[in-house]
Amino acid sequence: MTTPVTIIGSYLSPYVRKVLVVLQLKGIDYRIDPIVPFTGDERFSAVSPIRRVPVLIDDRVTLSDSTVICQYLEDRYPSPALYPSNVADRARARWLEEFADTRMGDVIIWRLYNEVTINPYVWGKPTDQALLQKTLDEDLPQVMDYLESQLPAQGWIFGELSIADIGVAVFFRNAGFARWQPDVARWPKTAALVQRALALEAFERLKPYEHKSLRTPIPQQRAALMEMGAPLTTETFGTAAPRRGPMST
Ligand SMILES: N[C@@H](CCC(=O)N[C@@H](CS)C(=O)NCC(=O)O)C(=O)O
Repeated sequence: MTTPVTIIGSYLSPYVRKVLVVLQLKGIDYRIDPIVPFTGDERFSAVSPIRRVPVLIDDRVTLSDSTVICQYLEDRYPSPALYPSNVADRARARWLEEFADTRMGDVIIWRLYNEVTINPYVWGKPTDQALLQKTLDEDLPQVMDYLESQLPAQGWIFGELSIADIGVAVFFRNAGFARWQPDVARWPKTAALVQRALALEAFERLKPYEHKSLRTPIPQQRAALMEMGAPLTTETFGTAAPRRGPMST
């Protein structure tokens, strides 16, 4: 391919991170427009009808869902394979990715990360302490107990690294941004798998950009990332004023 793939979406989104890790593992060149979805302009609404990130644009398609994007990348660039070859394992890998996207997204992004970071810093809304406490005491342990029942003590979930390991691990970066780490004694298998995954070079190389995004006010993020040499697009779909998307509460 001559033209690099374009990815729209902030380095802080777990769904964007999933796609960037897959691109990296498959050796696919990309440029990123690291916008927070709330700041997307009208052209963003056209490429992402529910105003969510990530969006992938390449020479063939425009897609706006991380699962659909990763499956497309696997179909178009099959090597290295990131979905198990066994049909039942492949289905289970998709289920674990779906569990992560839906339930971990709900608990870790829409409650934990939202309450600790997005509400106060994007919308100027104070943290809902009761909701945060319930998330920490009930919802997160429930998610962790389920993962612990599904994950192996050693190695990757399906032998080789797959979309299931990646899809689960990406959410723990955001949990960490909200200052939550899994209890290793209570959930040893999950904690170990996440540690193994996040230590991969494909995850490691994103960390400086994540840290910079976390510490930089939204309007200055693009310039700050450019200064560090992030592989940015030349144009942006971002604007100054944030607004909620149609599915955002
Ligand atoms: N199912 C989607 C979820 C993407 C998603 O929820 N992204 C968040 C950022 S972490 C977003 O764009 N939120 C903005 C909104 O919902 O208005 C995917 O897998 O890509």
